[in-house]
Amino acid sequence: MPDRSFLGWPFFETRHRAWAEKLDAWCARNLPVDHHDVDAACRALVRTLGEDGWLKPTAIDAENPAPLDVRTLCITRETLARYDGLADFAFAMQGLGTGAISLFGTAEQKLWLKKTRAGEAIAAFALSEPRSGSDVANMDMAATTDGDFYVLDGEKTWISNGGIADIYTVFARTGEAPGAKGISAFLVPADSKGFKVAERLEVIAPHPLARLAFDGVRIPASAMIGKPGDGFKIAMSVLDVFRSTVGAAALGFARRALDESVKRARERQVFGAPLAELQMVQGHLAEMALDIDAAALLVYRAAWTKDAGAARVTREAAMAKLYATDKAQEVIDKAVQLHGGDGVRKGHIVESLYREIRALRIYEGASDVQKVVIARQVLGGN
Ligand code: COS
Repeated sequence: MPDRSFLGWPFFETRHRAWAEKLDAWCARNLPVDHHDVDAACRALVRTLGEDGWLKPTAIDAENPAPLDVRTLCITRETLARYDGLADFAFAMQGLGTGAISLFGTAEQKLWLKKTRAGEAIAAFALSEPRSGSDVANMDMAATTDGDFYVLDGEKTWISNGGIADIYTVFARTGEAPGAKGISAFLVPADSKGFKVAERLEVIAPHPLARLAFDGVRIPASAMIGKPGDGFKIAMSVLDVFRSTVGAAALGFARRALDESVKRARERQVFGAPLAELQMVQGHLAEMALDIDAAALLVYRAAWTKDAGAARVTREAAMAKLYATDKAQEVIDKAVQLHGGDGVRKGHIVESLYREIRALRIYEGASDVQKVVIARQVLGGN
C-alpha cells in the first residue's frame, strides 16, 4: 500500500484529499496503458483523461474560473506518475502547453481551453531551440510584423507533443529590445501554413517529441499572448507554476520505486531470510523514505505558497524541482540495486522508472539552471 500519509499535511484541503483518492482508484482501473505506439497511446490518454474530467485543473477561463491550483496539479502528476509515466506526460503537457493562455490569454484565445480540458485538442509549449535551451533569452526564432499579421521564421526543438499537438504556444523574437525584453508569445495552430514537424526525436523513455520548423508562418496579430516584449516573463511565469509539478512527477516515480523495493525486500529470500532483515537493505529503504518525504515537503511547500497567493514562487519552485528530481534519481537507482538483475531487465517496472526519471532533471530547466535561479534569489536578484 503506497504511503498516503502526506495527504494529512496542512498544505492540503479536503477537496485535495478527495481528488487524490478518486484519481488513485481511477488509475488502478485504467493504467498503465500499452506504450507500443506512443502517439496513439498519448492521444488516447488525453482523450480519456479529458472525458473523465481529470484535465479540468490544467486550464482556466470564464467557464472554469478558479486560479490554477498548483496543489491539485501536483497531486495529479504524482498519482499518475506512480502508475504510468505516459499518463503523467499527457496530463502535464495539456497544462504546460496552455499555461500562457490560462494566465495571459484573451477571451478569444481561451476558446481553445474548453477543448484542451475536454481532451479534444492537444497542446504543446515551444520554447527551446537548437541554439538556446537553458539560455532562453538567446533565442533566434523571429516574428516580424506584416500589417495585421506576424510572420514566424525559425526552429524549435525538444518540443513535447511535437507532431501530435493541435496548438503550440510559441516564443519568438519581436525585437522591442535586445535579449529577454524582445521576445513575445504566440498561439499557433498546428494547421498553420508553413509550419512543419521537421524531425521526430526518440528518447530513452519514449513520448511524442519533435523538432519543429516555422517557414514564413503567418498568424494574425490577435494570436499574440500578452503584450509585445513580454514573452520571456510569460514563459518564466508559466515555468514558475509547472516546475513544482515536475518535482511532483518525480515524487510519483520515487514512491513507486520505494513501494516496489519494500515488496521485493519482504519477498526475496537471501542467506535464508528475507532481504528486509539485512541492515544494509534497511539503510537503503530508510534513505529512500527520507528523501521522498523531504522532496514532498519542498514540492507541496512550493505549491501551497503559489496557491496562497504569492506573486512569484521562483525560489520555492526551483528548489522543489531540483531536489525532488535529483533525489528521485537516487531513490530509483537504489531500487534498481535492490532488484538485482531484474532491475535492469527490459519491461520491469523499476527499469522503466530508471529511464523515465532521467529527463526530468533536464527539461523545464536543468538541475544546473535551478541552482543558478536559487542562487540569484538568495543573492537578491531575479
Ligand atoms: N517570473 C517573472 N519574471 C521573471 C522571472 C519569473 N520567474 N524570472 C525572470 N523574470 C524577469 C526578470 O525580472 C527580468 O525582468 P526585469 O529586467 O524587468 O527585472 C527578465 O525576466 C529577465 O530575467 P533575467 O535577467 O534573470 O534573464 P536571464 O536571461 O538571465 O535568465 C534563466 C536566466 C537561467 C533564469 C532563464 O533563462 C531560465 O529559466 N532558463 C531555463 C529555461 C528552461 O526552463 N528551459 C526549458 C524549456 S521548457 S521544457
